[in-house]
Amino acid sequence: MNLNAIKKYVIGNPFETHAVENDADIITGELKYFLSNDDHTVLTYNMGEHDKVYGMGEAVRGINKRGWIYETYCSDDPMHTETKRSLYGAHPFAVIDGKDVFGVFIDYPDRLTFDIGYTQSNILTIKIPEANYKLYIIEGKTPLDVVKKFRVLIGKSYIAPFWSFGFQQSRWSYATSAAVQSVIDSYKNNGFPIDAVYLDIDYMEDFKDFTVSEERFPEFESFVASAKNENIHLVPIIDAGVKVENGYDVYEEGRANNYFCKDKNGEDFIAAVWPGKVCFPDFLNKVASEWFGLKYKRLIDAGIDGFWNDMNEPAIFYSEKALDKAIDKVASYKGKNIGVYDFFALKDTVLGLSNSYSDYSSMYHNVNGDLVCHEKVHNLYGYNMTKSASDAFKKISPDKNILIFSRASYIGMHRSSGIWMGDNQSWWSHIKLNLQMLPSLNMCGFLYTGADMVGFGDNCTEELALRWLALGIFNPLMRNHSALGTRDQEFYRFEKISVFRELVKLRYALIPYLYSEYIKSVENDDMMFKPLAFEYRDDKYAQSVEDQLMIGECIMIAPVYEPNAIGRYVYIPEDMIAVHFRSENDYSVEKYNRGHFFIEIPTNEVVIFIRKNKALPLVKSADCTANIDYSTLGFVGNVDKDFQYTICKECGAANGESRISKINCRVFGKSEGINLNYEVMK
Ligand code: MIG
Repeated sequence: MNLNAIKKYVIGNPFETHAVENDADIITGELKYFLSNDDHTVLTYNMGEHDKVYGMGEAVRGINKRGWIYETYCSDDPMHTETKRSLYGAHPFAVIDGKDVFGVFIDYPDRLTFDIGYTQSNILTIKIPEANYKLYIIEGKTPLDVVKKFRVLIGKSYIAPFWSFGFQQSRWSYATSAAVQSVIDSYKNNGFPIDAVYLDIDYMEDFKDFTVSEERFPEFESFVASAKNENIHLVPIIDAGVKVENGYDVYEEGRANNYFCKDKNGEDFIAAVWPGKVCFPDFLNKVASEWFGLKYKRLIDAGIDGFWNDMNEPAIFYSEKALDKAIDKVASYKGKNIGVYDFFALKDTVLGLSNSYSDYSSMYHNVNGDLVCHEKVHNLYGYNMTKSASDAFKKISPDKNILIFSRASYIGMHRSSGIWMGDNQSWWSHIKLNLQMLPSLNMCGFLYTGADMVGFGDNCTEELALRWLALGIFNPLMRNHSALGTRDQEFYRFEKISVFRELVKLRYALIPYLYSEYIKSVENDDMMFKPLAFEYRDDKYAQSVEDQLMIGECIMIAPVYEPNAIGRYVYIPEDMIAVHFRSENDYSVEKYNRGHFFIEIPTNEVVIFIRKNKALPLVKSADCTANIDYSTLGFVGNVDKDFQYTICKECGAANGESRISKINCRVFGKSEGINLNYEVMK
């Protein structure tokens, strides 16, 4: 790809983030898009009334980001309400689509503000705390063209193992091996396919990284092996903070070798998270980072082949110093007749203890011998924690693709791992947010991603679970996860258990399509999930569709995300067929011409829209990804002017003619048949 269309500007003395892999030549000169400039303004751009702005990765609100103000600042915030400015990831990349079409990426690891028509409705302003950054302006013919150039610039996305496209069950917490086994048994006995069960913080001994509680998980290795025998991968969590405890080797090694972040006096910076007092490994220190990464070996040696990295914004409940101050402040009110404002100040004193800017500004990294304040490089912490793991995996286990995904992230981490969308809630609006984040994250290179299906916080209902599942089966990371204290939400807990089962099985039938489209998106620096506006450029209705997505080359989805709905309005941008799946074998098909339609979608159906001259490959579902039989591959197609479709049972995982008229289905397997790729040619 020609990167001449990318202009790079180096302002001041930027911190090296390694976000970019294929660097463009430095071009200096006047910036076409500047209206005004000062040290704190990167860019001010006058938007046309109908210009759209895409990107921003992990953020609230719509696919079109216009009309709000966003901050790129990795934040541990479990309340994803629509007025939040930042979530866990920091992704300072936006695409402007109007009279000018261009992307803007600011490579800068601290807080940036993207005011996209918030202060003034037609003005886009990007503000920065200091004039030390790299700015990339990426011109292109279309938003997708811009995205693809950006993706070439930042390098190829992470490839997750094939099994991680299977269904995965999690909860905070399955705290004993018996609890984990009961989840496995319940799914298996109820005929559900499943590939992974998660271990949340309670598998550890006192929340110490790389330990396993002897009491709750006795003979861990053989437990991991027996789960593997049932084709279940156990996926443990790793937290950023290392418990301060004499005798705990990770702590002692880190302390002795100065591998932890420091305070301004050069002492280890100490704060409290789950284990109580912790130190934070200094992931910006190369040696410390390598050291921590190799610790994953203990669990890998025990048979583990997947991890999720949590609390790596990093999340801080409180620091000792701040807590002391807060306690003094609270005590100072004792016996006084405090007014309401004092009361609020009192309340904020305690609430403000967590993830506070003052703690981040008292924490220091050792970057090649230079002391760098954490506050300046905040957004790089989770990125480098996860990179340390992923780099280590290549040494520990070069032949195995180990699953890794993270909560916090920055641009560039997409080369090392996936991310999950963090602590959402069992809210209807969060189904839609899940849908809208997929393309925005894809723009920033994060392809292996998904939301906690059915919602992390709070209690879901059966109806919400079914509707969310109907979207969840398209998320690359298809994981049901929920918080401590919430209602049980494993799919076998619900009354309509057979409906849940059929929909999870449908996911397995779709895996060849989804994994192929995922791999193609990685290889082609493409988006697996696209807004309709990217695909149908000249269609004015498609431009503003915020609740439907194109997935890969062949299909469109339009999930229901409201309670008590009998269906929904769908905009169909070209002639399509709507396949109503009640199960992988039981479906009906309707033919549509372009237009707006109300489509009935009962809670036991998933509707997939197939584009003209495209076919959707399906296999027979299996109890796990490892047992998928590719010779069962068939197609549902939309390939004839006269509308014919059929399933081709003969068309196996080799080149072959399908019974679908007028097309050839060429199917070929890569890497022992698991990376199933296909092409449908007219
Ligand atoms: O402070 O490990 O986002 O998925 O279950 C909460 C417990 C810590 C936050 C993660 C969530 C996980 C939870 N963790």
